Amino acid sequence: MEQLLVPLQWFSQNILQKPAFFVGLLVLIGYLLLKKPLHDVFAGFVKATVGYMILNVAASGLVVTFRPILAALNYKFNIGAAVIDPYFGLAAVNNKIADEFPKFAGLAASALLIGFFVNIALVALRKITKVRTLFITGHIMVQQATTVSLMVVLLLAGFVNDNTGLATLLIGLVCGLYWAVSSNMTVEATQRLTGGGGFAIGHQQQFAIWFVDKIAPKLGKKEENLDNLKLPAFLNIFHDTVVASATLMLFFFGAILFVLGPDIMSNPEVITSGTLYAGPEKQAFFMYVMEVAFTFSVYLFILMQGVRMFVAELTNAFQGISSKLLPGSFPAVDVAASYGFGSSSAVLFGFVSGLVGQLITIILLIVFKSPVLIITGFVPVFFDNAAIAVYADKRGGWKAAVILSFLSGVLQVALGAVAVSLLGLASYGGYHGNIDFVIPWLPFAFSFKHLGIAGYVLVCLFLLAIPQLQFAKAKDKEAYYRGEAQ
Ligand code: ASC
Repeated sequence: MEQLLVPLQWFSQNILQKPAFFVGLLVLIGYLLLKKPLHDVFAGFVKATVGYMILNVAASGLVVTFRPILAALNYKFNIGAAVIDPYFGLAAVNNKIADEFPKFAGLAASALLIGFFVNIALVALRKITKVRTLFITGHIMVQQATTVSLMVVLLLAGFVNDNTGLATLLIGLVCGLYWAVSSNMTVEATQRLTGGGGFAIGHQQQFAIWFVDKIAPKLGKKEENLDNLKLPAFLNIFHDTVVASATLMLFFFGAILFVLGPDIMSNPEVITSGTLYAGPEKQAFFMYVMEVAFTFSVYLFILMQGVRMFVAELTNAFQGISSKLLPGSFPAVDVAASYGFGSSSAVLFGFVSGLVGQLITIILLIVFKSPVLIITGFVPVFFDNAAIAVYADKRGGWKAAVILSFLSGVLQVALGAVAVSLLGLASYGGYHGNIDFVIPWLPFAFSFKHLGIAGYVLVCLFLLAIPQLQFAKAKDKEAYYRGEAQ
């Protein structure tokens, strides 16, 4: 058993939890299976790995730059509350488990491996399970397995009864089912968006993407999409991503930064990451604000570059894997991979209307004296709502994009507050917050709480039934397996 565990742990720590290398390895294997010359195999490995690392630089740059602004808001208005952001959620859950359930600390890593193998098995048995997608976004799998650990350990405590092996199995199984099934739900929508790009989404908004793809056409016309929006001539400059994002951020964060003021922005105890304001002797505050706002466009630009690099390699190489190793499978990757395929302004529209939805709901929580207060976290408000707008715009134009990302912002905060109180995370300061971690995970958690192990079994059966329903609804069964939008 030991001998088996050591290489598995090594694989999990060095590859699975470092998605850049995992994607690189998949490309390497894919190209070898396609019998490409070795120098091409090497080049593909490098481009995919480096592309993913570029994406990581950009994603963490966005987070590091904008998180302190949220922290500063918290400081200035003295609102102590849970931040809805997967990194805050991760820390909060780990701290809670360490304090209250020390026996169960650190289960997530082994559960993650179990979940990954469950996903492989479901794809291998796809004729029966109807699952076509392999979830390969390791850093997301870590966050999700951690949040689900708390749901299992806390809400199924009576059944788990101090048995760590059983808990690991329960966490791994339900995570693996969710990874396989939720990413499988994004195949058609993503193929439609990307014109047969050959990948699916394995991130934190798969249920939302499925829903958006279905509902958006009812909310607006796809011809009236953001690219076709007839803007007055001077507004045409906003069809350029850099101009649009830089201007919007100048407006949005500019207003917020001016409210916060130079004193807070130069206080190293509040601004612990990103750019600290050096003070009026060194830089005018207005120029500082512009610099911070423009930094956003810099990272957005880098992000798209990295995504293009690795998606191009991965889609080619995965043909090797899907034809030889796991026939008919699609890789399910980071949601940022979808951004390059939509209208260039959809990402920003989604972010802004999601943020407005979140802020209005936060004000309502304050007005109605909710016992749990929520603070906007950057990752969900940006990455979820941007994706929702990209998919919605494709199917239902700008109206659908604005309505659905606004709605998502409202749900992230309102149901995030319910999740925080259900899981007792208020004093730990954070919750996962991504849209899938309110729907479907909040109802899942409630069913664990109220029905115990029966609730857990129901959740598993519900997940298993989804791809069956998708398949039953598909008119052309062969096209279902090829992942064609019908
Ligand atoms: C997340 C998360 C990130 C980002 C990144 C987007 O949910 O944890 O680091 O989104 O994956 O590219």
